[in-house]
Amino acid sequence: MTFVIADTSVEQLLAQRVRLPSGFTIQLVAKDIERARQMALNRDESILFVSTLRNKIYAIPLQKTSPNETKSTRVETILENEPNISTELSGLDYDIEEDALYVSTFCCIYKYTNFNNTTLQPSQREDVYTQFSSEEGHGKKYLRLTPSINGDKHLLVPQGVPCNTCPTLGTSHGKIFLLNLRTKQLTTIADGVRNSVGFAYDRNASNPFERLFFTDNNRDHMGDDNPPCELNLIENWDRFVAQGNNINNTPPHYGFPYCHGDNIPDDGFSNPNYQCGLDNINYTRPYQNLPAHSAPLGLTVYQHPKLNNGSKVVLIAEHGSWNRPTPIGYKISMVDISETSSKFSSNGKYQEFATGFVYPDYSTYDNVWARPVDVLVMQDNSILVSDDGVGAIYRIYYNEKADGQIPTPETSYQPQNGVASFWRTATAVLCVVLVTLFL
Ligand SMILES: [Ca+2]
Repeated sequence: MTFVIADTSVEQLLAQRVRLPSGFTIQLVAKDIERARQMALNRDESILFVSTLRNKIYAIPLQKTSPNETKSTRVETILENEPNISTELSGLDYDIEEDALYVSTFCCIYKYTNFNNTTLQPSQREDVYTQFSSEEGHGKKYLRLTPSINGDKHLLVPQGVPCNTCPTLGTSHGKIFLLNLRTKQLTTIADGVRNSVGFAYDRNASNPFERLFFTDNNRDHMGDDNPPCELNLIENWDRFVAQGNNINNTPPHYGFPYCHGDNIPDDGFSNPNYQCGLDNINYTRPYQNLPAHSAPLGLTVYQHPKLNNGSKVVLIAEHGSWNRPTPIGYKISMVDISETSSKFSSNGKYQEFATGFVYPDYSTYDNVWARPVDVLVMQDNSILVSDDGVGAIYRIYYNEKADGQIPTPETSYQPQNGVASFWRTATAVLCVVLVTLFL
């Protein structure tokens, strides 16, 4: 779905629709970024790199325009129709130490360097890894660079399953890998994962390898409310590289395709090694169940003194459902990850952070106007949000002066040019033309 909204209405929609915890405000940073997806910043946060669903990578210069606001004056397409790259550009991350941009396609990962100061385009490309499956189903690869492990840089790379549901044992699918950027060796750190489109570790923790959180989008056609999507946890996630993949550190299995959520058997596949319905289930359950079909994508670890009593949370971009009769998701949710929080799903740990990316009548897809994809924390502790519905980047920040103010009540603002409205109008016009021709 792509939503066509008049430029002037984006800021109006943000102000009228989006609801945030008291004191937090949302602003438009950049627009006209068709199908904006994953984001990464350079060292001084003067350039934001954005991947898309349009086989393009954008570079967006950022500048502070007021004490609180950061905006872009232009959007540069830096990669498009790349020579000798046959599949779509999809994920990215930026190495601030080497000034290098890593970009993924279905099969491959490339490293770009030597950026032109004016056009912002890189002039050098290097093949980093070219051996991933070229399957396009759930084959897009969100990327995240890790801190050094044993002196080597690594990329976190997912390999989703090429199906709604299918067995993956003995295949390279349904996994999350660490790719050693020096040796090009792949290490599996998670198995039984259907389709992860986001990872986050705590960059400010004394040990960033203590906890890695990742989202998983669960299967379709088992009901509107089943199975849940998932926020999952891998603890001490450098241990697989540190010790090698031996019997003592087999990567944890997260259930797919046999068990979903907290103990829900699949309706088509079973395996005695990953049984559901037992008291002692033998796969790794979610850190937190998320609403079925909510499509959790990018996430980030976040901490702010005015949020969740100052305790750490994970913020999750819920892209929103596509085949559920009543839409669900289309928000940024948050999950408490403080030390006292349960390792497994519990009531009260999951809350809303940013809502309103749908119109008040939340019953049809006509009422959706935006779709959050990725979230990224800036050095000033504000949060960037990419949206592939409008094609825009937003920034959420805390404004002490706004704290305690009562939000403006929602008005009866109506969808203007949602894609469904467009097709309804186009169909009506076509009918009139046909009737005119044949009468
Ligand atoms: Ca699972």
